[in-house]
Amino acid sequence: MKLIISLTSPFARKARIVMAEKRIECDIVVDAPWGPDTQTPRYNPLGKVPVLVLDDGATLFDSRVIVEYLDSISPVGRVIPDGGGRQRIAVRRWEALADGLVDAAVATYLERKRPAQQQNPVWITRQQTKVAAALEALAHDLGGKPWCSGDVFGLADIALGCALGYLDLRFPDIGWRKTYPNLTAHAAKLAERPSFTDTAPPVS
Ligand SMILES: N[C@@H](CCC(=O)N[C@@H](CS)C(=O)NCC(=O)O)C(=O)O
Repeated sequence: MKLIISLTSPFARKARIVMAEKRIECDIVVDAPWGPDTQTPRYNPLGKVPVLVLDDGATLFDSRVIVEYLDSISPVGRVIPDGGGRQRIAVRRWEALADGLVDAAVATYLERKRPAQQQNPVWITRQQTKVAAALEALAHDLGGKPWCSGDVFGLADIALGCALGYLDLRFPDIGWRKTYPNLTAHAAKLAERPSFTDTAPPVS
């Protein structure tokens, strides 16, 4: 099995953290999906990382599908509650919200990389509004609980940690730590886990 990633992708980081928590061995292949020599479209027609290539050559994407697959192949360190029901859906909702925050942040980052005269300020504001609203909702939903969903560490915490890590990487000016002390404490708690420290994005 091999996982195609970029070192800065929070979606790829989510899959890597799940692998580490579940002690799943996998080759890691680093690619630059935005680069001219990217190999990612050979494995994912959408040209996005992460992609999980199974031993029989089957390819899995996106990160949510990969995470669900990883959790299904080993009972060790389950990150999604077993069985159906509200607990499982609650975790997937956390993931959707955290991933959605990242989608809006990535859209802002890419728009700002365009030449100044081609940037659309209305679009940027729209995406920034989503980031701010998502942060508020995440902080509200976490409240004073020790973990995002249920009483154990899981995918909801992983997705949240990856989203906050991406903000630190690309938008240090947002200053979410000042506004949301509970998210700050949660991020600090997650940062103690080797799965998080070993996958931290390189500072560029
Ligand atoms: N929903 C996808 C999003 C993946 C994604 O947007 N990956 C970015 C890197 S953070 C990418 O590869 N972008 C390249 C492109 O859009 O061409 C997932 O969860 O895996």
